[in-house]
Amino acid sequence: MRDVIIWTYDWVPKGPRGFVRDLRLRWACEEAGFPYSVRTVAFDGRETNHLEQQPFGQVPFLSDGGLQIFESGAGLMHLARRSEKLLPRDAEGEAATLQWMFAALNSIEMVSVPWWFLEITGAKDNALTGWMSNRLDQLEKVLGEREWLAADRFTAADLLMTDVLRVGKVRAFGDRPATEAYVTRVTDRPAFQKARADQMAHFAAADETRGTADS
Ligand SMILES: N[C@@H](CCC(=O)N[C@@H](CS)C(=O)NCC(=O)O)C(=O)O
Repeated sequence: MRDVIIWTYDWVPKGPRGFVRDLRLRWACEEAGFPYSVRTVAFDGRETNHLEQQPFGQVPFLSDGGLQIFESGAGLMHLARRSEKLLPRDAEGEAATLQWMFAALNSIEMVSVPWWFLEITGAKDNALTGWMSNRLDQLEKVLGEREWLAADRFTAADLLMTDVLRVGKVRAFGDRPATEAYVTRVTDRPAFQKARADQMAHFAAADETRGTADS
């Protein structure tokens, strides 16, 4: 099988390391046992330097043979469709997995990212707190009743949901034991640990060539 190529930045400041969304694709490849390599676009000038590959100047994007795909969710779905480990083959399991992948992005991350942004920029009253709290409480109820989101086993839905939930401020917001146990369980997976360590090493190595270990 040909190598998938995961594209990320050549360097990022320390803050986002371990959370840059190329990790979703690295993690999926690790879970599926797909060979992959990582290539980079420059962080400096990102607003304009790779718009043909990612129209918003962001990462990640994925190359697979002649295909090029941006949006981490689309890249993950592409990989998941090639691995039964990530996406069950039976219609029910597949539908449940896709449904929860979209829920991770469009019902949880859709709230959590703007909420997080208001938190880190020091908004006095974060107007999204009620909405955020409600969504996480609803998810807590679901996770209190089952170990995995779909198909009674780990799928790409758990990968994506966990990646959304593991963000420090999101994880520390409120007391939701089932969600915390879920995030711990899923991030304990060797494939996640390897993907995260590899991303950290990638950006640490870039400090050397960039000649700075700042910010
Ligand atoms: N919806 C996009 C979001 C991508 C995204 O936010 N990427 C971040 C890194 S994790 C980025 O490139 N940030 C730099 C920027 O927006 O300038 C996806 O899931 O791929």
